Amino acid sequence: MTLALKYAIGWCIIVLTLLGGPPAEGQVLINEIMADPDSDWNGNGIPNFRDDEWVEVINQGPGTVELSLYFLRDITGETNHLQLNGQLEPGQVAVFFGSQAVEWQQANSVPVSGLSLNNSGDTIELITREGEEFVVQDTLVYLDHEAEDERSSGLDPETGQWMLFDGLNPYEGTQIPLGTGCFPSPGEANSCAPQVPVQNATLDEVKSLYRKL
Ligand SMILES: [Ca+2]
Ligand SMILES: [Ca+2]
Ligand SMILES: [Ca+2]
Ligand SMILES: [Ca+2]
Repeated sequence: MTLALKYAIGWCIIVLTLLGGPPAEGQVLINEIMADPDSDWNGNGIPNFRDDEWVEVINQGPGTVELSLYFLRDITGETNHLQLNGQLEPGQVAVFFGSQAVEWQQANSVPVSGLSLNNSGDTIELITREGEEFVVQDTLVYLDHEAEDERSSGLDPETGQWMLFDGLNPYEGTQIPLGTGCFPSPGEANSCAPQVPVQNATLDEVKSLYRKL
């Protein structure tokens, strides 16, 4: 290969990189969800079954991602529940609450249902829009026992498996994912490191570890 050809190929790669393109599939994933909140997770002082639901996403790709390219919906409807917003650096997570979905729905004149995370189990899709088409980037199916008071479930960063964060409402059944005693972590990397001894922790103490509102 001539030197000139090498330079030409190199410049092509640089130009293509700078131009960017649609988000790579699998770059942003659903990282953790709470479908059945029983307290005030969004920090507005009012516990609400709809507004305090939340979905956390993670950027597992190598580059910064523009989250406004992404939408959340559940499998039952054609209507998107929320357009995400903000930018996400590699490895970072972002959490979106039901109350944000309500605001987005009101602003866009679509049915107001929040994130609509069914407490008996549901399927959530993270999608992008390419022209008039919606492309599913990630799909999460969760079960009835994951959607119980104050339980979240999410990706285990060590194994890549889906796990239950039931430290606030222990699950002793045998369905997968099994109980772990780990705590929900909206807006923070998923972890099972002990934060506060369970027997001494109040709910507010546990939440204060994560909340940045
Ligand atoms: Ca719910
Ligand atoms: Ca609330
Ligand atoms: Ca349930
Ligand atoms: Ca988390």
